[in-house]
Amino acid sequence: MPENNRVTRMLEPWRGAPEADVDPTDVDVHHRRKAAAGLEAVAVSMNRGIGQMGPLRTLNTLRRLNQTEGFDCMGCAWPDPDPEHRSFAEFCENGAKAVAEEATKQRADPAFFAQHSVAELATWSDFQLGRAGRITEPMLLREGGTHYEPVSWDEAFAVVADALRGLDNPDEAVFYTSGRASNEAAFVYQLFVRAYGTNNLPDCSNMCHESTSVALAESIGIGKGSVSLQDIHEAELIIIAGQNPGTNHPRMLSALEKCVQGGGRIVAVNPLPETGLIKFDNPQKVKGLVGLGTDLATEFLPIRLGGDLALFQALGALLIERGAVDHDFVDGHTTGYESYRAHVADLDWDEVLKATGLPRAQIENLADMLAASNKTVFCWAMGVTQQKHAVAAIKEITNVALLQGNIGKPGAGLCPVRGHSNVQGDRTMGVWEKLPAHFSDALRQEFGFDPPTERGHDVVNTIRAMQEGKVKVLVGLGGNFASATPDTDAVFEALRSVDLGVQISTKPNRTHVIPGKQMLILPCLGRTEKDITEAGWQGLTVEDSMSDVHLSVGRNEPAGPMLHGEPWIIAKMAEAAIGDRPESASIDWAAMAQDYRAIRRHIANVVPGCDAYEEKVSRPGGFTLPHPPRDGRIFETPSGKAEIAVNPIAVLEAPEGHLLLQTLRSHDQFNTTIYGHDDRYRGLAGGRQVVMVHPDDIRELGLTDGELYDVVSVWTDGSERVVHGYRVVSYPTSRGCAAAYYPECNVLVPLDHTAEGSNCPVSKAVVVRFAPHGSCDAHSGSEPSRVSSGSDRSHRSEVEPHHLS
Ligand SMILES: Nc1nc2c(c(=O)[nH]1)N[C@H]1C(S)=C(S)[C@@H](COP(=O)(O)OP(=O)(O)OC[C@H]3O[C@@H](n4cnc5c(=O)[nH]c(N)nc54)[C@H](O)[C@@H]3O)O[C@H]1N2
Ligand SMILES: Nc1nc2c(c(=O)[nH]1)N[C@H]1C(S)=C(S)[C@@H](COP(=O)(O)OP(=O)(O)OC[C@H]3O[C@@H](n4cnc5c(=O)[nH]c(N)nc54)[C@H](O)[C@@H]3O)O[C@H]1N2
Ligand code: SF4
Ligand SMILES: [Mo]
Repeated sequence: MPENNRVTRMLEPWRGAPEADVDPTDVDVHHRRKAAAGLEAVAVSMNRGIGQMGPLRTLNTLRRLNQTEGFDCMGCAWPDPDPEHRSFAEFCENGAKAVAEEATKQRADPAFFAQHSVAELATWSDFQLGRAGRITEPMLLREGGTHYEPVSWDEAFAVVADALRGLDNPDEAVFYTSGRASNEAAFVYQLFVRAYGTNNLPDCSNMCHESTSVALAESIGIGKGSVSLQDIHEAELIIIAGQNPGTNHPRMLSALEKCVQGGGRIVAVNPLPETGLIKFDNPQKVKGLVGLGTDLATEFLPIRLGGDLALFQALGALLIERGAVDHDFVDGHTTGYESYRAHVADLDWDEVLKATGLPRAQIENLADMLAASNKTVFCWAMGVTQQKHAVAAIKEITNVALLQGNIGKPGAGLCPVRGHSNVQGDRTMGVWEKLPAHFSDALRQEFGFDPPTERGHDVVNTIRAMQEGKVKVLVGLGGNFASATPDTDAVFEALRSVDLGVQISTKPNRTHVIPGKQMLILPCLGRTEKDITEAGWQGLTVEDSMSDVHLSVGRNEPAGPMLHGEPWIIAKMAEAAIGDRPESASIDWAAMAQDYRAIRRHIANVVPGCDAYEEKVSRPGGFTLPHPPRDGRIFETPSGKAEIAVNPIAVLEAPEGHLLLQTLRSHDQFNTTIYGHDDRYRGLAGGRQVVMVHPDDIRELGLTDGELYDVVSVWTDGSERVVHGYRVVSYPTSRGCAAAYYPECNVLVPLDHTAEGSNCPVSKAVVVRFAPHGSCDAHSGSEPSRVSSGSDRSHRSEVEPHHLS
């Protein structure tokens, strides 16, 4: 399909199922892009904006994005520069897309829901559902109903209250959170849930950086990264493992560019040569507009999936061998060095080379670079966290940092790059299925009730509990539980078992169309919009990946007159459900719904590091939360020191005839929200049903480049999961590895395939084989649109050869 057609159609308003004629298997293969961003990124931002918001709204909205007086980008969690270093356009292409998605003029109003039954909407793709636009009124799908019907807020809250009051045990309700919720929303939410009597607070972190939180808490005493933006600028060396910043944290490239211009070097560790890591055309500078970008990564280590644990252990061994250990730091601030040294002295290089797929010389070279660097930053994201041995791998990254004292000094540190814009803040505010004792005590003191002590369900255990019929009510503060979770078929079946689903959402998504007995949608304001309550214009606060907390104020007119902010919705829901219970005796839900400053006063009293919260967030640029290792090399572990941990090396191998498959993001999506069908930097366009495979593996497995296959995942218990009609394209990924898109391929991730120690689904290493398309009728239960058997129309015969550099 010619590019122009697609773009034009995207700009057209529509009322039926949009783009119903897109064949997701009809993928164009172009050349991979050599540089990220540049003029094209500016053009795409403006196009998307104007297409969804119109020209005036686009200009007015984008100019407030990430400005001190404006709203925080709802895209990723990358921090903003200091107020004095912000440019006029402090955003990226994908931030602009996220904004356009929220500030769209399309409306999924009651007329829309009257026109399309839930059964019909269930056949729409994620892309089509998102295009429906903003939900404007509370909508209820009654038991036995075919369509969502509008209800008043009072009726909506009464439905939730009745359901929650009717449960035998508060643990029969589960309250999910996605990382876009503000600190205020998150704080009131966890307060409500705990006052109601459960710690069932799973969140998207459980599927994201949970492995990081677990590993860092054990190693350095706090589950957060230790660097600031300034450290990135000043580093001599930055290692980026398992992350694709060009797509997922685009403004990180500006920070990396600064580092390179100051003489720093960047190393990418990734099975894929991701465009943004290789070269960057800064769209905010003239030379970026004319395509004279900066070369970023000087070294690229094409690692095998799951190989990071072995790589970093080998690096640690080589640093010791080279005498490149900061003994003052190690003696003064760490424990475990001697056992670690003994362990890595016996390093089995055969295993390292098998696990990483890298030549030894390349690992030695990186060790030399580390040894030569006085200031190293270690960045990582989903390629590292969503692995079976992720917790151990992150401890190995930490070990390497600790050996050289690369923590708590300028230009150095640990930098897990968070996903959702406020995912870190939600945890800080207490959204966690584990309730720490100090937080529990603070809640008791502030609100006078005894919080539950039992650990709640994380995401995977929520699904298991649903399967056992133990979840009656599932509430979602944002997010898209149905699409984001692994093992789609099992999840859909599980979701259908609940009595009541409640989703606080901005736009329709898969979760709304996989209902249990009853399903309620509570529509909320987004970050771009004015939130005006009886007490006036409300601001919200958020925390980025580097622990900076600041205010965000929306200024656009709300998408509809009935919409309210998330804190209002949650506080009202709480009032209706438990307002008359003894636990609420000292909680003024109404005051918090009316004036978010009341919530911030409680945050100041309960959340560590948040004293004088109102005053501190009101400063331009806000404030930075304390981080003891960063601030003073203080490690709040049981030993009072940073722990250098010993881990056995794991080698992931797929059986003969199989590959390891990772599921990842394209350049045109935000998690389960699909903006479009192209993956520009990877040179793939027009469809998402593709699997990227190394050309030698294509040959060895007897596959044909450009053909459609059914992809079958095989799990240790003998069970198989299938997606149908995926086009194999030759792509420079590591040998033995393949890549396909999330969320479509979540079907293939077995529920029990989780990381040791964090229970994070292993979305980045699933064992798969390929079967001729159509040979697997093993029904994969999912909605037809999710796993559509690739249509037989337009079988492209002339797929261009894919170039490998
Ligand atoms: N535009 C946009 N921005 C986003 C998001 C989005 O969907 N769209 N999502 C947000 C969220 S919630 C998150 S968590 C982040 C995600 O940000 P990323 O972690 O960058 O997301 P993924 O697309 O999952 O990419 C994983 C990267 O790790 C590599 N990788 C996979 N397995 C391995 C491995 O075993 N070892 C190594 N070294 N590398 C590996 C992959 O090739 C890929 O480059 O982005 C956030 N920002
Ligand atoms: N196979 C596989 N699975 C994965 C991953 C992977 O890489 N591979 N990544 C995992 C990761 S890192 C994450 S973080 C999760 C993401 O899981 P989720 O956070 O659950 O999913 P999202 O797609 O980010 O949620 C999008 C929905 O949020 C709602 N929304 C958008 N803005 C707002 C708002 O302002 N307020 C409210 N209330 N709702 C809003 C919209 O209705 C939208 O449909 O998925 C995980 N699942
Ligand atoms: S880098 Fe992330 S937070 Fe910054 S503008 Fe882009 S999407 Fe938004
Ligand atoms: Mo994430």
